[in-house]
Amino acid sequence: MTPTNAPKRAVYAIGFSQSELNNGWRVAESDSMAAEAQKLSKKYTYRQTVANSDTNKQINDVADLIAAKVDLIVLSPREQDPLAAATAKARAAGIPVIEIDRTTTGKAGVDYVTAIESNFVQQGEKVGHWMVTHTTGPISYVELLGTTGASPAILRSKGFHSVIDPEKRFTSLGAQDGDFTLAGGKRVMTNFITRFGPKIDMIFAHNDDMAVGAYQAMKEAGFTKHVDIGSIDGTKRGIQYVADGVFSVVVQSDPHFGPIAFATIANYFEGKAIPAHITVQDVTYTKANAAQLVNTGF
Ligand code: GYE
Repeated sequence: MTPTNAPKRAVYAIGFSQSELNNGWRVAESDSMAAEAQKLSKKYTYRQTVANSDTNKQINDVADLIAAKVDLIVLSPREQDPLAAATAKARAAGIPVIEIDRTTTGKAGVDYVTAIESNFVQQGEKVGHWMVTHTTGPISYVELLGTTGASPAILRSKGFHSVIDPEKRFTSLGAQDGDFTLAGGKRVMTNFITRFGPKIDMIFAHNDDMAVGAYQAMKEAGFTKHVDIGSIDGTKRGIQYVADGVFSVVVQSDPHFGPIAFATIANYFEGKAIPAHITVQDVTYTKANAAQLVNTGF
């Protein structure tokens, strides 16, 4: 879209609605946003709200930012459906919304300015592809799902299954929501171990923190069998685990949105055309490159 009627001000008020700060990824993202805002503090005032994993709180947080008459809202929606109405309210109040790292249902470039995010389907496909090409024989697996209703959880699953499901040697034992947290991953994996024990050959976790939780659950259960673990994010610990052979593959989901978000905000207020989708480029960590790339993690 090309912004029309963008206000001209010496200093713009920006509000960032963050869903939660209960995993390493979200902390890295918030730090990146705050650091960039600080760098550009002559041009922007910046405030962040944190919804503490409560979708209703996030709806209220967006309402508060609208009431405070910020000039632009950056939104990372915990769930894609419930936050669509909040986005529409901002739009109705004449406040542009830029969605980063997750999106609401609706159309980027129409219902909100732009979606700045990774290609989540491709992330899931990459994990699936690694598993297909690096394993042989029958494989039974469990899936640790991200937050129910969150766009990355939905799309990572979709990408993964588009690769795995046609391969008849793979059997799903179960899939459960671990809410993208270490504790959630550990809880779900403990349950899977009780139910399936050594039948489990492979784990697909929608993020590194859940994969780490799953690994801890396996260690505590005295699980000694080698299990292929694939996950997404690229935490330092996740990449180190790939280098050490604990995890098989980690696909990056870069959380450093500060520079790209504020560059897009600047373009918006300058009236420049903004693409509906801005795609973050991610690398894949495997045994071949992980040791050299640990420091690209967060
Ligand atoms: O993978 C996960 C976080 O929306 C891309 O959300 C993000 C995901 C990320 O909680 O760790």
